[in-house]
Amino acid sequence: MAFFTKLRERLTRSSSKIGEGLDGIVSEDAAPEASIPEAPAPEVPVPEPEADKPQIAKPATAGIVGRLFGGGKVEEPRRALDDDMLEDLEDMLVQADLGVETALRVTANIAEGRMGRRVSATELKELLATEIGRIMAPVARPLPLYAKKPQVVLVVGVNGAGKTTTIGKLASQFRAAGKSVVIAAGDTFRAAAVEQLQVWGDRAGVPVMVAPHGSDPASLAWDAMVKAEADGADLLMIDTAGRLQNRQDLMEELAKIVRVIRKKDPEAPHNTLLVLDATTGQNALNQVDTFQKLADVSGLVMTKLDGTARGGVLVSLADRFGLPIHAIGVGEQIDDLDAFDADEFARALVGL
Ligand SMILES: Nc1nc2c(ncn2[C@@H]2O[C@H](COP(=O)(O)OP(=O)(O)OP(=O)(O)O)[C@@H](O)[C@H]2O)c(=O)[nH]1
Ligand SMILES: [Mg+2]
Repeated sequence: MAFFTKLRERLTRSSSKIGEGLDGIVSEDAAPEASIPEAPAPEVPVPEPEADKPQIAKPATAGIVGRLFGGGKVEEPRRALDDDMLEDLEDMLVQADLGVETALRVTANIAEGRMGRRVSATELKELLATEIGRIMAPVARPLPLYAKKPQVVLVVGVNGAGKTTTIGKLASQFRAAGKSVVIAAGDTFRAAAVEQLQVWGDRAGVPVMVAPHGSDPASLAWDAMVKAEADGADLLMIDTAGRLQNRQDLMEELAKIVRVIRKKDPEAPHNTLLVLDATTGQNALNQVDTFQKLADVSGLVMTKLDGTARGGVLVSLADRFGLPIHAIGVGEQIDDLDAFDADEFARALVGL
């Protein structure tokens, strides 16, 4: 899929913190040629040692020509998996925003049955990618579409997380899939917000409902539901103003929007998307906590994964909340949003 190449390329460009960390951990205290025979790897295939020769791990990229001429052999350092190394691994994962609990569990799983074995950075990356992929697989779920018309999608999050941009991108995708979409500019608070959403509506070819500056977003949400129903729209996406968790008044306003929507349709909003900025690191966990209390968050969208080496927070989020990750943002353009694939993400994150 073209998108994942883009993700990997962009994550790599912003440098894989974990990948570099693993290279560093293994090269520290590692002997380049291992004369100690290795225990067989249960999960990761290791090249068969040639008889009577020092063991040399061939890089995964050694091409056929390189192998024919015996060139391209690069010795990969190895280091014995011991308590010290596990501690380094834990620290590195915590620094990469996986959070202490998740870092401990992932490290313990990697250690299990492998203590004393000499591993290369590539093997360690494969092991880590497998563990992370396992955590992420259950949350990789696209936004569910229901037969209900209109399906009301409320979009919430802190200031600048990428709510408006994500709505534009999603609206464009649903339009392309043949759905009729209405957007409501529920951010009546910030002056330029309505124009910004109208630009996205034009790009996506979707009508945008607006209300006067400073008016009550809850009543706009009500009006938008009436209109979307009258128009027979498949989807109504409601943008909201950015609000920080500590702004009690704005949080109360959000709870009111939800109450009013429910008055119109007790099952709405059918989806409440919390948009999170990947560059915020561990604070994303607090954001989920707070928004969950006020609005029944049903899924996450993680933006700005292109500009950061801090994607590790997704692992922490998946492990702690188990909320579906519907999509990830990898740029500012209309097509820079795609489904979340657990394995591809895990491999990109560890620098494979
Ligand atoms: N690189 C990158 N930039 C993004 C992404 N998503 C959004 N942005 C940028 O982030 C900035 C904020 O995006 P908005 O969509 O306005 O964020 P918002 O949550 O609506 O902001 P408020 O309404 O002010 O709370 C803009 O400059 C976007 O172009 C992404 O996936 N990658
Ligand atoms: Mg906005």
